Amino acid sequence: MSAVLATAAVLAACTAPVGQEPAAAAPDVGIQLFQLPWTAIAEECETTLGPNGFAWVLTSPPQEHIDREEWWASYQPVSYDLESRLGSREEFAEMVERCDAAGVEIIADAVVNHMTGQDTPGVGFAGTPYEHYEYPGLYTDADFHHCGLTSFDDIEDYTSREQVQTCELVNLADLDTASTTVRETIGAYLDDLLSLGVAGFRIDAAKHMPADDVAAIVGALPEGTRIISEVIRGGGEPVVPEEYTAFGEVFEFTYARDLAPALSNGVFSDPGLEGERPLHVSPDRAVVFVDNHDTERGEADVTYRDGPLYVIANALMLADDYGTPVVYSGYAFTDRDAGAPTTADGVVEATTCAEADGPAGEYEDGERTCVQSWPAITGMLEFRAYAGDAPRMPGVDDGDAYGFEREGRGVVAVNVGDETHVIEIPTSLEDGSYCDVVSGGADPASGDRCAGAEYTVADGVATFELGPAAAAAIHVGARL
Ligand code: LM2
Ligand code: CA
Repeated sequence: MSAVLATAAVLAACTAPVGQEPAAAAPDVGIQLFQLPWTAIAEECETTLGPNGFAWVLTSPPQEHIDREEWWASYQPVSYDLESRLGSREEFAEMVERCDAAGVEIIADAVVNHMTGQDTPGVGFAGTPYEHYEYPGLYTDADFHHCGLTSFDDIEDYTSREQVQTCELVNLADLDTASTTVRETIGAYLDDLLSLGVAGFRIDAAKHMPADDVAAIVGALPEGTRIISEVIRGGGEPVVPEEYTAFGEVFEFTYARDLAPALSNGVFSDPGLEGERPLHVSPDRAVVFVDNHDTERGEADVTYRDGPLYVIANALMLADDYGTPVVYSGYAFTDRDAGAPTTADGVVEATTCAEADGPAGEYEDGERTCVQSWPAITGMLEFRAYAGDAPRMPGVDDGDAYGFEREGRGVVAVNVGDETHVIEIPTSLEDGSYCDVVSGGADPASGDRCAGAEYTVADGVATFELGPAAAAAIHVGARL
């Protein structure tokens, strides 16, 4: 049902006058709406995500959390009640329904490796009292690991599988996921979310749980539940993402790590970006991203702060044939701990993204980036729909410019330099004029003109004249 609706939405968004060809099925593209309240996500599904062809939303964790203002309070569960700074159970349920009706599925962030990291007893956001190793009605001390391997039972050595999976991640009380009762308690939480209609889960900190434990927990869920494990690939570490692909997908961190240096030095022909892809899980298991809420506060070299370069990175990811992309949409910050702006009631403000038309030159702290509304992103979703499963042809690496064809379906080109660059890319697209979907696509009013740039294909070559830090993409459905 949702796939059909999304296809219709993508087709409706394509207004190419002549030479129009039906898109393939709507692409499997997600959007992480970091720390956005449920009511706001419901609104986004109806106004933006459904119409723009996003297939799913990754939400922030929905369970009760410690009562602190930092965004990362969400990652310290106090109970599995769906009462958080992002909204109530009723609001969560309504979001799932409204998104579903708009053709958008919900993937919830499941924090199940641990509970809080608080050494002193406290009361959660929804009023539930707790202690570091006591969560009334859920867990008692015996349900937690006390690894005894390090001075404070904290993970110190990531080359030790035992430490990584049985010691504490930054003091967070580590659940004994080998225990049947712990597994059942986690399972009941996930089942509850499924009963409200979620399509699946991001498994937070999956690396810190043995793959067998995660397999047992998710194996008890209904067939078809989507599972995306977060297993941060680390050099020299024994726990690798490949261990988690038997029962679902994984976030492939290598993808962004390979992309960012190419953007800064203009060399795209590395094996990580074309062909071989060492240290990548197989394409059908990979969920890829330019950045996420952790990497934009850490390792990511290209984020919303980089404006046009960020658009280029997303365009390349969305044009690629490797993995399932998830676009990231958060808020501007200077303090890495700063939570999203809240109302006087202490809940996160529900803001709308309807007006956003691209990266801003500057952001105020707390301002939403609204990447899901940028026409360049929407245009690339349209590109991806038309590209379907056409293979990616070898790229053309020409100084600061780079581009490649999705065989017979579309061509993408980028210029990461600060001077205008003309790049020619061999293609089997028919000769003719095409509207660039990054800068606006076809002009719906005129029917035979482009809203943005226009590029030609002649004698099997697509020619792009790209300004500094620019991306362009043409596809079979956008031929004049
Ligand atoms: C994740 N994936 O594996 C999340 O994506 C990541 O955002 C989480 O860290 C982490 N794992 C745990 O779920 C965030 C944040 C940390 C924060 C934790 C827990 O990046 O800074 O740690 O959530 O809220 C904070 C303090 C840390 C303190 C800890 C426990 O920064 O200094 O440790 O709380 O109180 C003593
Ligand atoms: Ca663990």
